[in-house]
Amino acid sequence: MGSPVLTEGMIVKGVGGFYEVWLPERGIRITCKAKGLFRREKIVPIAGDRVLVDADRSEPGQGFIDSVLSRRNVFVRPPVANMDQMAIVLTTSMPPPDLPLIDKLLIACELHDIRPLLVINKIDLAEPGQVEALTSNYAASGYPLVTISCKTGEGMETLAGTLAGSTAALAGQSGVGKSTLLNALSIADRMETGLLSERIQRGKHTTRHAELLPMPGNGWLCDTAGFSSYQLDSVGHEELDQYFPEFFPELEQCKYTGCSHLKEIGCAVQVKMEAGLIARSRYDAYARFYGELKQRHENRYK
Ligand SMILES: Nc1nc2c(ncn2[C@@H]2O[C@H](COP(=O)(O)OP(=O)(O)O)[C@@H](O)[C@H]2O)c(=O)[nH]1
Ligand SMILES: [Mg+2]
Ligand SMILES: [Zn+2]
Repeated sequence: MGSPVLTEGMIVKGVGGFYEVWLPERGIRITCKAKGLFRREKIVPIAGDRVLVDADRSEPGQGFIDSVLSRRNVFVRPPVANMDQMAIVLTTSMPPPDLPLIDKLLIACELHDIRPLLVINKIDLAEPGQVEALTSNYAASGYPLVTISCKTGEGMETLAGTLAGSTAALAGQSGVGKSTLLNALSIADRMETGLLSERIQRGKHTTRHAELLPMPGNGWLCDTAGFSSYQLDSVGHEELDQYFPEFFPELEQCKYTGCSHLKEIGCAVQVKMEAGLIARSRYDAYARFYGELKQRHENRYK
């Protein structure tokens, strides 16, 4: 036998040594095991991984993962790779928004080269003015934002359109409606599944696993309990300002090198914030994270 013909696919789910792999060219999912050879290299395939599979040497619907292609980005908790977008879900009051969490997730997007999408859900419950007030926090950042109600369906088409064609992770605090949104958008029940689902049920759930669910328009949305908290660990306090797009023009103008933008007199960022052109909540998040990261830096050898 010659070398196997390999087909490119994407892992949509993996549990207990079995992986469900979507083969876009064939429009099917197959159940795969990882080849012994590359398992010895200690690469653990995860949801979102682009892989090469040998799909034709075993039973129909089954195959072997030959190799994992290089990742564009990767998260450890939850374990997902190659996300294009992160849909950060928040609500005006039910539950009250955890603004620092949202600001951290926005920084995570910048760090991982992922497009953020702010999704304000439950607008059916909002009091007049609340949606505008929440939206205004992010206006200067330029981050895209959609307002929806999973209950009434308002805005859902716009959201689906924004997610189309991309692999997106769903993030946000508990209770904001992530699972409801997933169920509303997912077309999983309309898609043929591999043999895996059954096998995966039997697999051991040792870690919190992530699963990609198909969306209309060739998109995938990652269903995961992760991202309800996030640690900013790989950012230095001096570079934190690089992760707030609404600071950018002022960073050029700031007359102090290494300005913290916290206490320096005449700092352009502070002037802009005082003028109401940078949202207070965003500036406060910056100040808070700066303090935390600086503290960590100073304590690093303790
Ligand atoms: N009124 C209203 N309730 C919603 C909406 N979306 C979700 N919910 C409810 O909010 C609660 C939490 O939703 P869930 O999807 O479990 O949130 P998760 O923790 O983020 O996954 C559930 O009772 C949902 O029915 C919405 O747009 N409007
Ligand atoms: Mg949920
Ligand atoms: Zn400054």
